[in-house]
Amino acid sequence: MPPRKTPSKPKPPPPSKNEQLEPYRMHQEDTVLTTDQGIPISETDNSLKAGLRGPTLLEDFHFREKMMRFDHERIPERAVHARGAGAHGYFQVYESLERYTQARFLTDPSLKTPVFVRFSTVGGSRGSADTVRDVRGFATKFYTPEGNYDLVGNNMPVFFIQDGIKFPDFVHAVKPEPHNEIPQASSAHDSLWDFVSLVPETAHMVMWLMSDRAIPRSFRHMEGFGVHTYRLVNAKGKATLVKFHWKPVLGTHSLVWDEAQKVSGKDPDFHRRDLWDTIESGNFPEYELGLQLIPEGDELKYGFDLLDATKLLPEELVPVQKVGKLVLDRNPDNFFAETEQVAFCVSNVVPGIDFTNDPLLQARLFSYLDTQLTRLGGPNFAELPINKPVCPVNNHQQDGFGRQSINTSRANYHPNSLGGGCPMLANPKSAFVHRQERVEGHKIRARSGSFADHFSQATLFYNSLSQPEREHLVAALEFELGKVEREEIRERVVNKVLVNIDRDMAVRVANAVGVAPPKLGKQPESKPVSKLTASPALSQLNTPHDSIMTRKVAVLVADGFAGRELSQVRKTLEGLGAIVEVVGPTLGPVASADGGEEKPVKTYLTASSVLYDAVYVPGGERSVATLKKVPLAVDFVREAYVHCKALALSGAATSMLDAAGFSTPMAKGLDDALGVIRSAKNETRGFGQMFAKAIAAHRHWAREAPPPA
Ligand code: HDE
Repeated sequence: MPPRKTPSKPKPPPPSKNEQLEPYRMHQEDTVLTTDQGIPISETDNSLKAGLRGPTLLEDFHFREKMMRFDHERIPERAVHARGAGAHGYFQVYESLERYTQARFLTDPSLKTPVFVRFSTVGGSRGSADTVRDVRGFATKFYTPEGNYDLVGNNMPVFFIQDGIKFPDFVHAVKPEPHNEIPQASSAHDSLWDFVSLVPETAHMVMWLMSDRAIPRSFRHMEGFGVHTYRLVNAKGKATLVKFHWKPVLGTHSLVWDEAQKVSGKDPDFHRRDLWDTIESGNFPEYELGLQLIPEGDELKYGFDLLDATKLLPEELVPVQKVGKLVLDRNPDNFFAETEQVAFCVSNVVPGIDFTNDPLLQARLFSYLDTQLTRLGGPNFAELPINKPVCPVNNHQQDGFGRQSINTSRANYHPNSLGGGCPMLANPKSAFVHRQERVEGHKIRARSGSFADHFSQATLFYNSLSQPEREHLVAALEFELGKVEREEIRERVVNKVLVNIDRDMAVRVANAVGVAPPKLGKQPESKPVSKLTASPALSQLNTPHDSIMTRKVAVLVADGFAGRELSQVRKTLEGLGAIVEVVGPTLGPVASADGGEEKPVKTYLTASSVLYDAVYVPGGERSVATLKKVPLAVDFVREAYVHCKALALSGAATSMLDAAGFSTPMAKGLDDALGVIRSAKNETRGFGQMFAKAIAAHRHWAREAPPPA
């Protein structure tokens, strides 16, 4: 029987993702304990035994069920991106993009599309620290009325390799080494750098990995990139090439390396906690979706191949148009059920978005669906509540481990007459139809010549960084290669990779890691990228630095601190959105010099400068005299200074800098030198405002040692 025509009766709007999840939530208030079969249980602390001191009986079904469930709690962690944190939210497009795409979530400005976002590190296992040097994943599942669309991106716009067939090699090289499973969540080891030294296409991404981008301040302060070139397709079938970007509203900011390493110990959950806390406090993280739109046919116009994922398209050549906003406004209820079980898949696309022939993308189209089978234990993972589309799902897929849906039709095949031909084929106008593309060629296992230049964009990135960012990158190379045991690998990285990017950088690294510097006269292989020698948009210093929203400020106090001053400064900072935490000797009340008191939320022992964006020590002779005697308190100021953070010191507290080992001359009234705001008297007008400005600048790099002449 021929399929019937698609029914035309209007469909009810899909439920919100939150509504859809509700029936699955277990609310356990006012309930009694039961087995999985619902049998009430009145004792769960003693197993059923033959006699008080006798063996446990097989008959104890409650014990066996409880233990069986516990024994099988773990599922395989993700092969990469195992460590992550997720949040719910929504996406809304500013204006219809129907000129470019038919995707509903990009054409209907009234639509708030629910999303679930998972941020991750790549190399570390599930329990590894958040602030390691690594790429960050930025994966977004849009639950659109036309099915799920997953934009599975990273916080860097390029990748290590050009063809997905090399992914297993790369991942083996970067993960802990196979013989001893060391080091955890670190690229500073022989096998990664061996790979880099032998595979020059890694050069550009390695520059990003060595840059400050690899140690973000938080998930809220990093950009996201789709990396590959995709296609948007409008209702008339016209395609436009596109590169996806996420731009964080708070700007792109990083930690410093020494700080990042210390945070790994002080608070391994630093980024996860930050995301959770800011959402709980109502400060919802926001990002704008940006598009670079390129006419089809221009794949090679810019001097490199847009199908090559080791290349970015400089914003100076094609501007990023901001087209919509992503807001993360709800924490998950259960980490495992949502963040762990969410299954992103690059091949989840909706009508209006299509792929290109990027060979890295093509491999990903296979890998994600495939890996979920093992990780989530069978083919029914799309039915897990977090993965379930909000629109209806109808097909003849059936059975398999963990099947939830109960198909009621006798007809489980297509075409059928028993089920009236249902589910019927959708109208091609609203269905996903792969865009027709003429493809012709010989079967060939080779790389296109248009992918051959591995260094020009690595140099472009290096040249685009500000001086302090460049210094950090060189220091990172010195650190990472300094950890490589085999000299020939260090030597190869310098002479086969780095010298082709920047000769002076290669010489500096060579000297630092004890290998022969490149021969005099050896010049980089790079050439300008479409006449550009730098792309200012790539420097984090050129992203917003105008807000102290959610920045964390520690206030160090002891008995006798200047209370009124603290209230005044706190009011200013909190008024601008900062989070102010008082840190004292104990959690008990601390008395101010003017008769008030403060209850610290942390102590010198439980807090640490590295967990804050800025430090403030109010005046008060007695308070400061005590603080100077406590090494942990002095360290607070010392580390904040070394990590280039904003510091505010007033009255007696101005001497804290000397106590920390940094004597700098001070002006009489209000003094702002290198982001250290000092006031000889207790709080003077403008002190709090000046401090806020210094915090908004993020870091004061001029405090760092100048580069060698
Ligand atoms: Fe992935 N990647 N990847 N990747 N990737 C996975 O999928 C893979 C690549 C990215 O929060 C895995 O479900 C191949 C680029 C993110 O759950 C796996 C290749 C980009 C996440 C996989 C790449 C990414 C993954 C592991 C090269 C940025 C975490 C578990 C051809 C555009 C998603 C899983 C989450 C996860 C394969 C390269 C981003 C093994 C084969 C490029 C954000 O399937």
